[in-house]
Amino acid sequence: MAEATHELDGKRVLVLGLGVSGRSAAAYCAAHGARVLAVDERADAPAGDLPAAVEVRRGALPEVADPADFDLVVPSPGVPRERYAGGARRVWGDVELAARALSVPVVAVTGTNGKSTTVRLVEAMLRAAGLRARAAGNLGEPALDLVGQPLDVAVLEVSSFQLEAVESLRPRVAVLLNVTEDHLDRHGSLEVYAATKGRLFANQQPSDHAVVNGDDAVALGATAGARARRWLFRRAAPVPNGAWWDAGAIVLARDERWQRYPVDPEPARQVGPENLLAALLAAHASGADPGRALGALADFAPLPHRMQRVAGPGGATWLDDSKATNPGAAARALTVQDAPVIWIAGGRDKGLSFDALAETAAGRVRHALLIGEAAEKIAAALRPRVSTEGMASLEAAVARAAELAEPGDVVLLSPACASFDQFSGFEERGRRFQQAVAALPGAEGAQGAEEGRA
Ligand code: UMA
Repeated sequence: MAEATHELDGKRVLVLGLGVSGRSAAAYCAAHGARVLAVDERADAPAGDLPAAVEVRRGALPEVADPADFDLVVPSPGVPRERYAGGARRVWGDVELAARALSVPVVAVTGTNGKSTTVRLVEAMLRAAGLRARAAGNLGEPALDLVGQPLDVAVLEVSSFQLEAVESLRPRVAVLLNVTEDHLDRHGSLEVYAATKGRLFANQQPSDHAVVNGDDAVALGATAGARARRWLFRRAAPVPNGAWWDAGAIVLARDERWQRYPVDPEPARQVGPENLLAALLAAHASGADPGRALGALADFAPLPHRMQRVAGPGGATWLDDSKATNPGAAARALTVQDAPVIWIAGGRDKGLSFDALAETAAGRVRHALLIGEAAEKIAAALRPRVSTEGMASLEAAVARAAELAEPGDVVLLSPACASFDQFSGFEERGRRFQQAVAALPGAEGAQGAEEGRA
């Protein structure tokens, strides 16, 4: 019997961007019979190992290609809509292409902060419960890598950029962790940003599941019209269908019947208590037994630069949370500390307000060491309730923190800003922090930073 023709067969496809996502999409479309042109604005963008059938051009639209000449435009997440939307007949990002091809249920996670950790937790929990699961998407492995894999569940991290280019994506379980100010340069306003996150739920049906942060009014608003069965997670308040924390245990409620699951506080703090609730609900809604799913915590290694413990001197706890690139992420990091914090923050200001973060910092932060372009703006928000000091570099801030830290204190790098004023990215910023801490006199791990949990 002849194989059915693939929907891309013979189609003219324009792929925008030759990064991780664009190269994956171009190769996939070519492999399924499309005639592919891949375009990148950068003159030196490497085509990598693209198949020969993919034509590559470098330069800007519309000079190098007119989207109107193509059946399908596949934009990379980093390409804003206005670059192509005017003329494009159909727009599917790589997540949409993956969603169309995947034959297994999808758990999809979005939110401003905590996406990668939650996605990795869901993956680990599903595996602990005996299901074949694999994660991909915004966390770095392209979503299309999951297509054709022997899986029971596909777990996708989906960014707001990717959600601009989905059409039929219908997750069996969709998760919205939180919505706080970020990426406003791209989306224009918090309302548009939140509505873009809400697209994850648009195609869901009553037999699907929506896992939403019940303490986050913006997240609740963005999912108000969702048809899926709703599971709320809340820090400390009961819900009829969902999960919350109560005296060191997660309480999971289903149709007003509930069960307690005691959880070790340290891993919960490291992965983020709300991320853990969301992951457990997503795993449970995907068919995993909650008790077995929680077993995954025992050997779950936190992702690098997210509340990662670093061996340092002085009996203090040193934490690298370089991934906190917006105020909401830093607020979360401060909230889970139960000791006085010496806080290192600052970097490139993304035009966001630090006022709510200052509220969170007051009473928790003993001293703030501020670096980078945003130092003065953050200091102005913190004064007079938090004592502040401007620092010339991250290394100088680490040295000053070592002078100030008392046994039992937490020294926290959680910058609330982008890193690009001083570093190539949050990874380099985190590495430099870890190196500076390890080089301090008396640092336990003078040979280097610890991997994973201390
Ligand atoms: N480019 C153009 N025109 C443009 C913009 C970019 O030609 O207008 C070209 C660039 O020259 C470059 C390529 O596009 O060669 C880069 O494309 P990209 O920025 O979309 O990056 P990718 O390498 O394809 O990575 C993307 C995601 N990047 C972004 O969302 C900016 C990665 O998320 C994701 O891991 C990857 O796809 C696989 O899914 C990164 C990210 O920062 C980690 N995400 C944001 C976040 O987490 O906050 C949303």
